[in-house]
Amino acid sequence: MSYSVLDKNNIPEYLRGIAKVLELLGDSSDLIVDEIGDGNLNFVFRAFCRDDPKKSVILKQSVPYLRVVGDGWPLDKKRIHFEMRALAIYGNLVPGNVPEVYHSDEEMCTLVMEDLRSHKVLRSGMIMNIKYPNVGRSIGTLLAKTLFGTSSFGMGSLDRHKYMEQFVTNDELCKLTEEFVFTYPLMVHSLNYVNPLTEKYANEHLRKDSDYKLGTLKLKETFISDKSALLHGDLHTGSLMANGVDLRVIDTEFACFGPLGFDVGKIIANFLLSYISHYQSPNDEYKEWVLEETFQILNTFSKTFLDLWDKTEESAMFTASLLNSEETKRFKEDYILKILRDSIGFCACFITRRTLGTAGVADIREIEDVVLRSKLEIVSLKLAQTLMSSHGDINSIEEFKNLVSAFFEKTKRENNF
Ligand code: ADP
Ligand code: SR1
Ligand code: MG
Repeated sequence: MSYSVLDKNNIPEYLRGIAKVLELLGDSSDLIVDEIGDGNLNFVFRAFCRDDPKKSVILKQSVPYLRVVGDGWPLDKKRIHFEMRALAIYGNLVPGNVPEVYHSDEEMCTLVMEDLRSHKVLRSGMIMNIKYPNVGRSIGTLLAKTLFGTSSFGMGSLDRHKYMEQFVTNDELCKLTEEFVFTYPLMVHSLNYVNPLTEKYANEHLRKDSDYKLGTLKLKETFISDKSALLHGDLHTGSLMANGVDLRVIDTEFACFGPLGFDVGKIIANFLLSYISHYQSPNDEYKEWVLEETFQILNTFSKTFLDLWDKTEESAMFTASLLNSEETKRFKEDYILKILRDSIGFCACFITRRTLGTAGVADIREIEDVVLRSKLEIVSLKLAQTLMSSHGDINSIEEFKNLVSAFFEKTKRENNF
């Protein structure tokens, strides 16, 4: 079937042509279709049986433009092919953490998958003060398994190159990241979001902070040149769905090979932005929970990554008895520290990007009181500057924790939160 854009009216007919869907939903039932997408790029629909709404599937289709901007911004619809490929790889590495894919159609640029009805987008849950038990552990484990499992420590060279080949042409989404994350927020740009109350700080402080800008550019160069592991590429709290029992990852279209600290830094940034969004709330318990889970992500990631490494003798990088145990220990410690430092640097870039760029986080961007929103935005930018200026000197997760805690204590006092 050659490509055409699907809508609520023609989706039932399209789905009835898919054997697996007929098996799941039955072939006689009337299908109701709702558009549920809230993302920036694509269209997502839920199709369910009129007489048994629990029987449902999700259909996602990419269109040849960037949804948030409209058809004036062309974007290759092949992006969903990378989402399919990454989901397949994640299906092997973290089988319990992805939705089941029932059908994928490269020509139509569609994915038909399990409806995670009992799950909620993690960002929405965190905005509503919902605590998800062990979410930090689950995220840390997911990061370690996907990043280690596609790194040159976790794979043989030939297999890894086959994986890499599958993602080298995800060029347009990599370019979006290069521009929207590492470039536009540092300048006055028509594609940025503008809160006039925040603009003065952005222009007179952050955008004049040469060390901050140079630090961001170094990390942009790392993103472009370092191909250490398969990244999710857009691992924010809107790409995770939770229900208190398990955690699922969705929306892998930005997948590409890149530096390990990128995915780690992105999710940490989103947790810290969630913490800031709750700043003025009297619910200290929830704020503490967010912060504890943030550090738990890093602790679990490091521990699990090292455990997986200890269990792997042969890989593209290592062969048994190449290094003695002291040398192995030193190599691993240096490498884990490098990931931590990169993660903190990337975290700064993502905080700034979500604060000044077009795609903000609902946690803060949807706060109606513009004065409060601006206060939180300026706190976010100051945190990004603190993290950027210190990331190269951090020596442990504990030091990162102390830095962040001291920053929040000081800022709360200064702002009377
Ligand atoms: P985009 O690529 O446009 O960012 P997403 O993949 O993030 O789209 O999906 C948009 C929204 O659709 C998600 O935030 C979530 O609410 C919903 N969604 C996506 N996949 C599923 C799924 N498998 N089950 C239930 N809801 C889903
Ligand atoms: C204009 S692109 C906006 C952003 O949406 C996605 O979620 C990615 O983060 C991308 O950078
Ligand atoms: Mg997306």
